[in-house]
Amino acid sequence: MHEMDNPLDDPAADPFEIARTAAADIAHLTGVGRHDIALTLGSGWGKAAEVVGETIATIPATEVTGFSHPALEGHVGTLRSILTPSGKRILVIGARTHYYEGHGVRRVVHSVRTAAATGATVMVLTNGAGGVNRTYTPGRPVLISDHINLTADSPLEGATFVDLTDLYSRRLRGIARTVDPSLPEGVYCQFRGPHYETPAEVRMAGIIGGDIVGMSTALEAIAAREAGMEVLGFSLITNLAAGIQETPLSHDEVLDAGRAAEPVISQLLARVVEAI
Ligand code: 8IG
Repeated sequence: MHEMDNPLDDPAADPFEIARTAAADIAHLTGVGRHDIALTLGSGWGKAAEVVGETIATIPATEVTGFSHPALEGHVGTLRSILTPSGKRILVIGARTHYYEGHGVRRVVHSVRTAAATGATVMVLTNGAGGVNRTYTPGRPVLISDHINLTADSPLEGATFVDLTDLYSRRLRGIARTVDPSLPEGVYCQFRGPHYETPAEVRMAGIIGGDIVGMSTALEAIAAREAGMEVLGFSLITNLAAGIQETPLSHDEVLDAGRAAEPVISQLLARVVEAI
């Protein structure tokens, strides 16, 4: 497929300025000038947007500066402006660019920087992921308490030293647990992908302190913190990681588990967003 020119691919360009342009595009295309909370919907979480509130506008991500075409089925390439019952403005990002697509980390975190430029002060990141922790079962949502970034990359450029001590906000996790006290917490390991892990890599992830393995979120969370946002993260365990489950991993299995869990996690997300 022919790749369109993307301004983020110019090394001399300022990614924050491109994010401000993207935020102006969103304001223009949705008619909503500012958003309070941004919500990235990963595998399995796609239906949540309908439950969070009233959709004011839906726009193709490709009409917004710097956004790429989605690479994957189950990832909706749209941006939506939602109004919640209590009057919060939510920017729903259904167009995640993954690190494994190979377009560089600027493109991966562009949606996060754009969300910050729309005014959002909270970034909610969701994903579908593999469970390493043996107490997890497919279909279970897990609150991300911390991450281990195994990409050996960073969205920060130059000598930008950002503190990540409370990256996945204790305050926001507390709010999530008031909505669902049974929510377990876990440490998310971001692997590069797109292959799933070997059983040995999954054992390693467990030994170094990981509970969840996935291919997104950590780099986005870092960029969100750099932009001054508070971060909340959820993983939907769609499969047990390789070697934890006996059968080979398949993308169909991932999609099935997502569909089955959809009503429950959509309600969860709607209630958490309204409680923030
Ligand atoms: I869904 O088992 C989903 N995404 N790295 N490993 C990794 N990413 C995933 C997995 C998994 N399941």
